[in-house]
Amino acid sequence: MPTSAPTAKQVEDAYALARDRYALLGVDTEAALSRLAQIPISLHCWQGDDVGGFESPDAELGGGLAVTGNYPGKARNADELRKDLDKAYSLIPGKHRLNLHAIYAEAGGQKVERNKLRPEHFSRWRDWAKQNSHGIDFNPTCFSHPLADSGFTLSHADPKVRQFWIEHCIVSRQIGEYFGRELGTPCVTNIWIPDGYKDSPADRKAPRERLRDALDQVLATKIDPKYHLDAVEAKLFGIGSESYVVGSHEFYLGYAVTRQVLLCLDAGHFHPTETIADKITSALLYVPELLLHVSRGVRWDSDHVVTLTDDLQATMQEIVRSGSLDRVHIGLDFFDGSINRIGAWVIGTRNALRALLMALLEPIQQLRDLEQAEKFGERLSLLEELKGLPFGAVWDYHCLRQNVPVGFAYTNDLAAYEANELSKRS
Ligand code: RNT
Ligand code: ZN
Repeated sequence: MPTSAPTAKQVEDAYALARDRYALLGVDTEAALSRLAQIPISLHCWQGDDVGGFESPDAELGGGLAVTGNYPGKARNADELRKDLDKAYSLIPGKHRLNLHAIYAEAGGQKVERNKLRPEHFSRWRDWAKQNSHGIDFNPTCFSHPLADSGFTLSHADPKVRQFWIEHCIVSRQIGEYFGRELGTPCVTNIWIPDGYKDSPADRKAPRERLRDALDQVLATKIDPKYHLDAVEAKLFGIGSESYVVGSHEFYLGYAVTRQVLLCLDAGHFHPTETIADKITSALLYVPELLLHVSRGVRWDSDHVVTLTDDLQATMQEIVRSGSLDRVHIGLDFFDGSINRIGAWVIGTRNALRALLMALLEPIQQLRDLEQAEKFGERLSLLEELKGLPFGAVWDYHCLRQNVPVGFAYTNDLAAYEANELSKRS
């Protein structure tokens, strides 16, 4: 059953009312929308094929990552993945980036070991990105590999295994620099490793010392931040690393501060009641910039599709209220194989943008003034009233102006794509 979208007139009329309503609070909706249009979200390529990559058709997902669901039509090669991404971008307002993992290399059917990957194995991604004005971010893939089967990579006790992963991370930074130079926008290369123990270790210290030293080797060559930025991602626990993760939050916070690299905060990587929102202004006092992995944990780091939760809104509010939009790189990190995978990208990205818009529509000065005057009851009243303001009309207008479907109507496009494309993939 196709859903009909509101007419342009309906959207414009509703927007005009909303604009005036926000103006009463001193909020300029036009300014909010032009700011929103400039914020790139880095879509994670791995939602399109359940974190499989293209090294081999029967690659098994490792590192404690799990994707459930077998919705038909997942991308089987890079051309299909790019086609699916094109579809997703066409349903999301604005210009956005792509976050690529090393296992998405295209080596023309050759088997290239991960420590031997070169920029040329990513030239087709570069061509596509250039044609479509997408910036690219990058990730070494330190999982789904025989040398990661023990559960240890950069902190492995065996220097030979460690060396392999050090080399993989070094070539990944070179590939990141290549993307940055070629595309004229810095590539954020994010290092996440799965290293840890299922059960309580006798030695928590030595792997951390090895990880620190391995990272220092990886980062030894400085790269111009005009082209490339390094990020490190912490985690509390994973499947198979429930008792101990080498790269914990404290480990990486200390590492990022002392080495002045970016800290990556993944919304699913903390205790279930802990949110990343309150970490932003603390971390930004001491690290140059942040990378976010916007995700949604349900009971655990389950990487559910991002919905418009209080958590997400609090995170975007913190970035906007603290004036940190230029120092926070927003990436997504979830994987759901149980629904249309392109729909998952579209839902998650549109929600990240909607939360940003809600934050941009706050009467921040008025809230601050109330706070300064110790009018905490009024501060609470205003925050609660804001929740009922017609932000949806502003969002719809943004979609209309950016030439993407308004509201639920994008599901018609997804259904057509499923019929014409996804259903033809075996
Ligand atoms: C794993 C981390 C990491 C991965 C991606 C695929 O817990 O969140 O960011 O999800 O590298
Ligand atoms: Zn992550």
